[in-house]
Amino acid sequence: MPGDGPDGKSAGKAPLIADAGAKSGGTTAGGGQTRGGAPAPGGGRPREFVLAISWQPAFCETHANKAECRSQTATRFDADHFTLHGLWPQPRGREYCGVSARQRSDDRAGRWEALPEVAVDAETRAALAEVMPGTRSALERHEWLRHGTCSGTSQDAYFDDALALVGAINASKVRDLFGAKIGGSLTQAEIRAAFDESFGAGAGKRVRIACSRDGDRRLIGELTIGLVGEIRPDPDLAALISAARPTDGGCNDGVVDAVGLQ
Ligand SMILES: [Ca+2]
Repeated sequence: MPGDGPDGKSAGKAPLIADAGAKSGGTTAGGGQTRGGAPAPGGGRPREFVLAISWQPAFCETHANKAECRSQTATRFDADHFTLHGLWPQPRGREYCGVSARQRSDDRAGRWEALPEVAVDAETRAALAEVMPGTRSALERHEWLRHGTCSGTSQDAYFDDALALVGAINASKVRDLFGAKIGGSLTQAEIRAAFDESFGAGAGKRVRIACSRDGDRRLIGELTIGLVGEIRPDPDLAALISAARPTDGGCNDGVVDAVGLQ
């Protein structure tokens, strides 16, 4: 999540690829396949998204003081699964829909604890606590305010959609590949091949990899995935990905970081 908060960069650990670059790359995925962010017919929901998923140990190398990082353990879910950063309706500028200037100001200043709590049911809240460790820093409030407000759906449905999408990736060979390579390295080609294997030929070309620098190491920090179509309760991730436009792959290779500072 480099760049998504005011403390996204630590001295000597500057991200190789800025957040804006990752997001614009993600925007490229699927760009041009919809009508410029117009609502989908009937449902009123945008049909183009970027799903951003994090490799949390890499994030924590540069955010060691965040609550979700101080509490991370080698056995917690986020040690070896992808976590939810965000589900971003496109185009890129589609943000803060109907949000007050005061809340935008709090959000941009990183005062996420000052933002309203999200209205989700107990099941969704529990799932977010596991799959979105940043909830310990009120990341979900920021994500709803900046992106979710433009999704055209309820807070509960928005997070359920996002959780279902991350769940599909965590149940795939992409998660297996990362889990098997913790402490080692992966190439863009290997990652894209795993997406093809799990979600159909060409899926990997809709995925962009963001890396960050940690001393001499280059860490895989985040994947952004283009999605086009309606996200249903049991989403067909293969179909959503295949409808997106190919993107450049971002980072060519990087380390699959292990929990703890290396
Ligand atoms: Ca680490």
